[in-house]
Amino acid sequence: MKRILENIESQFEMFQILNEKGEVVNEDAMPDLSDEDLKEIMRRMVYTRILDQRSIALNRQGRLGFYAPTAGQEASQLGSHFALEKEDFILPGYRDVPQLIWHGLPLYQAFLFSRGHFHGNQMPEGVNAVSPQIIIGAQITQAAGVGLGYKKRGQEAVAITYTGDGGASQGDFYEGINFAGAFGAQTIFVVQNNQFAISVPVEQQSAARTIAQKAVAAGIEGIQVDGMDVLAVYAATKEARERAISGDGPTLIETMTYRYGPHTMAGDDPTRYRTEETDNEWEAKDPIVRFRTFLENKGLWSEEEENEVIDKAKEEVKAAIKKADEQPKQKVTDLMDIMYEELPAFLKEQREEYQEKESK
Ligand SMILES: Cc1ncc(C[n+]2csc(CCOP(=O)(O)OP(=O)(O)O)c2C)c(N)n1
Repeated sequence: MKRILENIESQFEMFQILNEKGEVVNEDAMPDLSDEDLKEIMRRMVYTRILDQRSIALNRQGRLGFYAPTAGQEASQLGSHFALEKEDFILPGYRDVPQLIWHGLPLYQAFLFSRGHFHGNQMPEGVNAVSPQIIIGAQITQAAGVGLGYKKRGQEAVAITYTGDGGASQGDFYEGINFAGAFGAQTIFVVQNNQFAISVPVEQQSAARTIAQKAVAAGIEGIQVDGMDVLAVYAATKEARERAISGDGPTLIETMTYRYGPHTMAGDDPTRYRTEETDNEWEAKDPIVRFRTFLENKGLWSEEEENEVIDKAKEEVKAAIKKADEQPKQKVTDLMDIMYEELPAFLKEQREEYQEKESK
């Protein structure tokens, strides 16, 4: 009898432009970026790696609160962000602070977010983003809504949301991509598949070989991209943005990546669920090393330039943490004033009580 069931998973091959040695393996897909753009992407990745190292150190000194390390994921985060415009709206997860910074969130506010200070959640005027979501997947349906809003207004902009492989195991993910597909929302869903949801490997979360193929069920475009290849991530996001704006619908981008560090700085020990061998395999794919080789071969990058970026990052971190330290302490009355335009009667009483305490 003729077999009628066919597996389509093999159609989702990983898209790559630069291989692990920094060689172009997909000339046709090479994005149209100027030399200056290429250098800017490198600067941002190097800066973010330093920011990550400094943030970890600050956390250990007790000077930062919640922090989710980013090293290893720079190409996924910054390659996708580089394809965006200022008017695009970002709905990030807790690990996606770098995209917010390059979208215009001042560094000292990112530090305040980390400390749980309300000012860290207040996006400055013109920074189209919400603060990082801690609840896994909760930003995904919202991103479908923002993308639909752009469509209804006829605006040339997209909503982009970031989650992890764990986020793609949540019901919100399926609802979000389905809704966006059904209504043609101008939304890009980026799943940074760093192989683990805390300690749970992606294989235990889903029987699907790729997360990208889940797009098929939602009737949207889906692609799996080498998330350690910044050019591939950029090219895929750029095309997804153009498609969304021209009415061709949303896109799901799965970036294959790895977080080098612990899940967060709150006591996670990755050696309990990852082997040194796997760590080494992924570190050999490092996005910065690979892109540096590519730029050096084109005569576009030098050690001095890299050192300049490193120094700048260190100085800016120092200034930003100082500025964060100088912010007025958060008060209970602040929380009430921010939440309500007009306080309900029962809180008015409490507010008076707290104001009296705070003024002492
Ligand atoms: C709704 C919900 N369930 C559980 C948690 C606890 N939690 C925090 S991070 C995390 C894993 C998320 O993994 P993934 O989406 O792959 O993102 P990654 O941390 O790897 O970037 C879990 C389960 C949470 N924050 N929200």
